[in-house]
Amino acid sequence: MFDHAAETMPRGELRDLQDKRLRDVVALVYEKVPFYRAKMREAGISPCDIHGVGDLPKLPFTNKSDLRDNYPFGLFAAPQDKITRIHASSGTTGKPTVSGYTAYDVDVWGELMARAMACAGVTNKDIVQVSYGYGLFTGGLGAHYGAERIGASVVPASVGNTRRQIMLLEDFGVNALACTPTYAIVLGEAIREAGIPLSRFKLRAGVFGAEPWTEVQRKHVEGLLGIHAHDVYGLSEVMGPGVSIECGEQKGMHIWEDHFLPEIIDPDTGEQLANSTRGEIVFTTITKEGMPLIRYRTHDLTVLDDTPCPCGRTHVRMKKLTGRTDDMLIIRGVNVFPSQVETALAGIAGIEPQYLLVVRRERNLDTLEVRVELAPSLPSDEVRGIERIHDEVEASVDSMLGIHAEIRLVPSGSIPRSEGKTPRTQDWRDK
Ligand code: DLL
Repeated sequence: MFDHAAETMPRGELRDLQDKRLRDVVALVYEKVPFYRAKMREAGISPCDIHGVGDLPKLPFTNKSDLRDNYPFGLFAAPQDKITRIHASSGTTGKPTVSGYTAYDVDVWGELMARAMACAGVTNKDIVQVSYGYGLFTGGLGAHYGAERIGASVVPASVGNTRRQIMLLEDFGVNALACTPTYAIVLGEAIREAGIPLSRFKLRAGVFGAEPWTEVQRKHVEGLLGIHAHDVYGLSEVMGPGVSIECGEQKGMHIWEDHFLPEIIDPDTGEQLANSTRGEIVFTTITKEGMPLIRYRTHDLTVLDDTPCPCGRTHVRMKKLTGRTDDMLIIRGVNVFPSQVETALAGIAGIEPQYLLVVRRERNLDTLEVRVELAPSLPSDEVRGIERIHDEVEASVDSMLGIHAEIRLVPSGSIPRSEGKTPRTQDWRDK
């Protein structure tokens, strides 16, 4: 374990710590963030009404739309000169969802990712290849800090160039790999296809997350790479990777409850549910300084398991995610909202605002096709070739999403309409 005392803290002691930290964070946001003050006043409460975890249901939820409305820095609780890092992930339209960190927040992140790496069995004698993207996305830097904090040798490979990745894994004798599960499978398949025997590698552990993956995929990647594959969860708004991680038992991800308070709620009514009931997981951060979040709606569906874990860690576990309550897709680790495509299409002449996102998995890699309807009659004042429309749509969609999409222009009226909510996505990956 990286921090034995914190990770095995008796539940009673943990609860006292959570109560105190919750009181502190509520007082902090009430004082520093006008948005929270207004929301709490509207709900008829003030920080003195919050004594501890039991009072969580009194507090209003925070939604992704609140982050959008306060874009970019409106929810920061620390002054600009204390913010040392800004990350972002896809928002529902053109603007990203922003997260601000103080130096202390980045330090805690490193510590929690170090706990995560230790859960996967990584030590200071190991070499860790980080093949998550480095950048605004939190995967690369988050895994990097964790491995570095534990004292391992970090190989910041970032994503792409599969052949070079495999060369590094083999030549450096890498012991642990951190990347998306899809990319781990791509690497494993490529190793198999190249006929390189696994005995030439020293890989032992994988720290895979940022997208949903199944037990079948776990077995597949474990076989391909000869490793134990650990599921790691997180989201940029709450911190990044390392909010929770599977220990050696591989039966649910321990949530670091000395920093985050999880709740399961009914996504329709917002009512708090028993831990063992499937619902939406909501987080309150209790130590963040830069951008604390109160009851943040993740839209991720799961179940909490508070039975004792044989590993000795006392922190509650969340089961593998079973879906989302919204229409967010994760394609090659990148979050994609259909509404982003709508924004990208706005203002392009010659097309209708009718579109469909079709996601498939080909040779273990996700592909995205965006079907867009052509206007019934193309503008007569302008001789715009279909090809030009295609290129304009492609450039606009690619730059909005940050990943490449195949554009298929289809005749007007050919995308099915429904009487209710028009389905904007077809996901064939699990079929
Ligand atoms: O994906 C942070 C991360 C990086 C986690 C690397 C793990 C490893 P975002 O880009 O903000 O942050 O996306 C967050 O991704 O709400 C989930 O829907 C999904 N997600 C993250 N981890 C998992 C996982 C990063 N282990 C969103 N299983 C979350 C399933 C996951 N879905």
